Amino acid sequence: MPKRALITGVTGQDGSYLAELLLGEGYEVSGMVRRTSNVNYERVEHIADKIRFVPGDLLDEGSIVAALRDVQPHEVYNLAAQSFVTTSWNQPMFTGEATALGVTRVLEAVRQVDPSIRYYQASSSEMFGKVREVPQDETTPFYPRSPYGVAKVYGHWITINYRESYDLYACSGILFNHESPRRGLEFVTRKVTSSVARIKAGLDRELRLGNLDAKRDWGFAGDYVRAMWLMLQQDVPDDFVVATGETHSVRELCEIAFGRAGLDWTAYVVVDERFLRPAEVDLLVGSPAKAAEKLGWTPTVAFAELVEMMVDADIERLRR
Ligand code: NAP
Ligand code: G4F
Repeated sequence: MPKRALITGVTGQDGSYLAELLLGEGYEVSGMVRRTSNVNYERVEHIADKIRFVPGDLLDEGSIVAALRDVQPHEVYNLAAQSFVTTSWNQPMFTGEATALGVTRVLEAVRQVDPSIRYYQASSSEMFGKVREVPQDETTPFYPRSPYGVAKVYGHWITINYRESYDLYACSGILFNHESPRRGLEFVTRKVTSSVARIKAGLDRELRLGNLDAKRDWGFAGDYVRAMWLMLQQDVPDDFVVATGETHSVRELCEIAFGRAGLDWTAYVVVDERFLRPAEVDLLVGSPAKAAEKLGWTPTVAFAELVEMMVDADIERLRR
């Protein structure tokens, strides 16, 4: 009998790659989708006939219980969230409801419907915020710097609490930034690569950005969803950092992205205060040692390769 998985956030970047991976592993894949005024299944369009979509919202406990009763999954991947850090300052309550309390709603539904379900929580390196050590690993203390980061810390600890209180197989993956051609346009990597394509095509003349000095540990989303799946295939549930172990600045990102299109980034990038954050996370770099040792996981796409892949995809998208 094939295993059944339910993915919340299936319409997002990670949801689409995870759905592909699980289908390839022979799973029956269901995706929880919320009601929106426009259908936005673009990232899963190519596999939509293989996914069962079930209605549900992180803000509505009853809908999550109904989705679990309907699908009867062996594994739940909770990827849904208000995931954009900047928005979390504009909508802190909503971010708390979805990104923090939403986790408890899913865990509570798992506990009530079938406590044997294996659960994955999408935790974040944003929890490290003003970092206490370099590199960050599973034992590094948290110091979140945004309502989003604070909400993720809650989601992380409630996952551990449900594991320890109710003996659930619940894992928290502390994932560092991961990107792809399917990344949302508001995140800095995709903002840069889509802008490079537009400038190259003569549609734009400049790119306005915030803090060019911020450093991130950027990997490829396709690699990172494999780590999520591996976490749920172990004998005992545990928490893992997933990262490349390398860090790069937004400035380096610009240099590689514009360079790929034969452009000099300094001629186009303008620093605009509107994109600075009330509190910044200056530097993230993770240690993937535990994931390598216990999951056998290693990243396959290097930073420059990732940026070039995204630029090429955006140029091709515009051409089409
Ligand atoms: P994303 O592209 O922004 O996708 C977020 C998903 O959550 C979308 O499918 C969205 O649905 C859904 N969603 C939002 N609010 C919801 C609600 N109230 N009820 C049900 N669904 C809701 O995010 P991502 O990059 O794939 O990230 C996946 C998860 O990993 C998120 O929890 C994120 O915080 C976390 N994370 C991401 C990274 C990263 O670098 N990508 C790193 C660490 C952790 P709609 O399509 O309807 O908006
Ligand atoms: O691409 P970003 O918006 O990603 P951020 O804030 O690191 O969050 C992402 O990664 C987290 C994992 O660490 C996830 F949990 C979260 O859901 C999300 O996927 O910004 C990256 C850096 C920041 O330091 C920001 O200040 O880029 C800097 N930046 C500079 N100019 C900009 C811009 N970011 C954005 N979005 N837009 C700019 O114009």
